[in-house]
Amino acid sequence: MKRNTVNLLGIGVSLLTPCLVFAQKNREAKPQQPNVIFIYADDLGYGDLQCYGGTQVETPNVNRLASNGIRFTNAHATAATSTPSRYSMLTGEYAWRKPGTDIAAGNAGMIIRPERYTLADMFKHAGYSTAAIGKWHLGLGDKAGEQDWNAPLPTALDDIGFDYSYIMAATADRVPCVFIENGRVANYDPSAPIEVSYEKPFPGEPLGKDHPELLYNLKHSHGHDMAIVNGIGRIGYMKGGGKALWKDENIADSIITHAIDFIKLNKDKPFFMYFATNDVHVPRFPHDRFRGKSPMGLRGDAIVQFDWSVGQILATLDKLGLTENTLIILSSDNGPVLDDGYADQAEELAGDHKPGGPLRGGKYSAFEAGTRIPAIVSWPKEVKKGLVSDVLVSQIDWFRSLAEVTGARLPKGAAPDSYNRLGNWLGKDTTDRPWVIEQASDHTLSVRTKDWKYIETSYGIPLIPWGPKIETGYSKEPQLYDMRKVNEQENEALAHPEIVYRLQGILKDVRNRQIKEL
Ligand code: NG6
Ligand code: CA
Repeated sequence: MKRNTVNLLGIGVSLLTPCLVFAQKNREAKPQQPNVIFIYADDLGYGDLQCYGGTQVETPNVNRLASNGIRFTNAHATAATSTPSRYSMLTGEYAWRKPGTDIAAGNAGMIIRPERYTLADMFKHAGYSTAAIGKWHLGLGDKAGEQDWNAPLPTALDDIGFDYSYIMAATADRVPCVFIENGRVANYDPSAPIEVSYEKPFPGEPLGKDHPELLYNLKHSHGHDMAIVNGIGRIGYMKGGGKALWKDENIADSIITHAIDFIKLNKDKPFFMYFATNDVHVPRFPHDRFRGKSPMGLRGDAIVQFDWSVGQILATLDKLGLTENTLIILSSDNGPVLDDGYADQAEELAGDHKPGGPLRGGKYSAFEAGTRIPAIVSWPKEVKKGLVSDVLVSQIDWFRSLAEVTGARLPKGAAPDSYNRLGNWLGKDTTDRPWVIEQASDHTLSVRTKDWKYIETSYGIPLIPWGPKIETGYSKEPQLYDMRKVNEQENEALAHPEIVYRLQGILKDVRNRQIKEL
């Protein structure tokens, strides 16, 4: 329409015409960039959601998201615990390449250094407003243990591409138990200065191990017997905090409120929001209104609370008319665990519920339930509704696949392990990734192809030694499983040495950065 008008304007302005036409074409060539939201659950297993076969818990909002997009049945997190999984996803580099990326303490220094080009940098440079809301667990400040929590932190998320952040430094079971907003403690209470240590207790502060009577909200089953905050024992020592201390039952409400505010504020321009829930990590302590909503006790109720959070985001997008052009990826950082250190009866009340579905192992483990996770993608404008895909995909590829969506050009060396597999993620290409790499909690690596899985030899013991009853998948023998049989029961390494050899070769090439293309 506009082009016609320009053409009709006659000789006087015709010199300008090519320029205007070019600008117009340019605008047409670049479709309106979608908003991108990651809904990243914590320890949510392959079998935990109703749309993945969970029968003991209702997750209507996640079901709705899945029926509006694609549900992946062969999607993989990069690692079986939080910090390495998140590190890999946000940098596009395997965490096992980078020392210091294991489960972080609450006073770890920033693990992703400011000079690293992150997924958030990519969005920001593509013109997006960016935010991280919820669980962080990738360190803050310059140096481990040296943060002054009473002042702005010298390095925080704005140094790695997030315009806005409202986060928990680590996990809810680790001190400091306060939210950090844009690099400083939210609701800071000057009458209760904050001190944090992972080495020694603060004189006069009661500890969970000595004062079980003060653990009025939740008792520990293993570990988690140091500082007491909100009647719950934690990992690490802490003093002060006053009115800034979180109440576990309000965490989901706090983070969703900030997420909704961020969406509203940015409704007129493209935004990227990394929304990382505390659910369903321990301590599981959902709000009263979710109590008893599942037959599985606190863990099931935390899944219901997670589903509610998803519903809040969907409703906000609907209300603002943003649903059509918002790309949502819902997934989890690693597989499930029942007893992860609190007496919340997760094991006793699980009944028939299988948090890892048919898969063997769980959080921490080299077996499949450690890293095969739920993954749902919805983008009504571009993605067909109601698809279920068994294409082999990995979270490591979100970085370059989304760079394709935004049209961003990445600097040299950025996201070295990430590949553009956008076609897979949008349901347009069903070619499997040739392999994915999975990292167990002791750094044992596995190579998974569509049909086979090789677990490298490891000297770890067969069961997690510190409490959770989970098989590690570690063995001094090389292991090879036929994944068409799903549950990794029969080691076929001796029967198929040529396949073992081929998968070992892939692992060696990936380790030595010999893979150029997929
Ligand atoms: C373990 C904790 C566990 C959980 C995990 C990290 C103990 C005994 N266990 O060390 O409760 O916090 O670390 O989980 O302290 S993750 O999902 O953040 O990786
Ligand atoms: Ca986790």
